[in-house]
Amino acid sequence: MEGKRGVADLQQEKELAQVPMSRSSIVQGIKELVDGGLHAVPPLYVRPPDERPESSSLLSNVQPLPQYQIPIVDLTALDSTGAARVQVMQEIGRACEDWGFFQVVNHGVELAVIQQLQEAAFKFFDQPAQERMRFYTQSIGEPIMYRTSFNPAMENVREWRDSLGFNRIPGVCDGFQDAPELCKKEVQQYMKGVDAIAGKVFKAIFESLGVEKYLENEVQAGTIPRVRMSINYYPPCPEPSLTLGVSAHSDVGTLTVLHPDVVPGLEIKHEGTWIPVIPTDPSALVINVADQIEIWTNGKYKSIEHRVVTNTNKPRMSIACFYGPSDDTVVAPLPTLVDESHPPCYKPTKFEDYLKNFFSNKLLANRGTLDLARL
Ligand SMILES: O=C(O)CCC(=O)C(=O)O
Repeated sequence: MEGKRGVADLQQEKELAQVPMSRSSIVQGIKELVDGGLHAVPPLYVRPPDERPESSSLLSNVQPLPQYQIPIVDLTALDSTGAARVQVMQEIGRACEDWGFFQVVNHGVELAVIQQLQEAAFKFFDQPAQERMRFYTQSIGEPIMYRTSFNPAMENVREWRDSLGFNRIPGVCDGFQDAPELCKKEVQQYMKGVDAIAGKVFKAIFESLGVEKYLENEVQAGTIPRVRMSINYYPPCPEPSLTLGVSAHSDVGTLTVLHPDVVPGLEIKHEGTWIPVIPTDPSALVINVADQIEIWTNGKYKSIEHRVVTNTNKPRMSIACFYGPSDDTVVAPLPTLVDESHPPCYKPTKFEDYLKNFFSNKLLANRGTLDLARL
């Protein structure tokens, strides 16, 4: 959509381009710019050619071929015992090994709970800027975080998203308790449901490898309680071929549970190709293996690179819940997954160091954060 730029737009773009990006203290959200009437992507958001989405990525109504769809796992039997449970557990294991990403259905979180959170979050983003800015912070350790892009202080190019986030760090803070009234009940309700799913799936992942004996000590210590929820708001974009909602990265924690929205945007890199993730229904959730599981499993289960493309028509809202271990957890390949033919690929790394490295950078492509632990 190439439109005429008005004088005000040009002035705004000129001003934005002159903001000393790396050190600007006041960060204007992308929603503000779009609401002001944008006809072109401001220079600050234009990706270098090799990072731009391919034109095929932007045909959001195209259904990927069946061989290019992430596996769908029905979680119904995960609460049972016996053969049906074993089958689900094995399906999860296969999905983690072959794809690193899978959709889950019949997971126990009602569609109404998801929709209530989406509605409440849209209300948050629709408020006047000064209301949203009450929660604005660049620091990632705050209980409640309203942010734009990922880390503007370190980015040459910004990402086309604003976000509202909540941290629950046991013994440190619980942003869900202090959430803004207009979405407090909704975030708490949703989080309760997603916590239950994450706990079950996390256990199944380790059972599928026969390493559940490590769950209690090395792995489970602090693994499920720590979470960061990020409600990502991607406004429509006048030129989706020039920018990205989220640039390529892998997730740093243990696993991520995502509500991807029915508006497409998420893409994962599978066998060298960017593939769109198309949810099967409005309540489907997407789960992915993150870096710490890749390290524990010595690379057997992969933390896959993913990104978000934008579209011209509709705002998109995804809800990502990033789980992680406690800061002092030292993550290393589990002993039973290391032998002569599988030498360790990663060195023991304290999660606190891993996290600091991730958040003090821009998002790193090619699974670059894993370099910190790679041998
Ligand atoms: O919006 C999405 O689908 C994914 C978001 C994401 O990758 C992130 O927040 O790190």
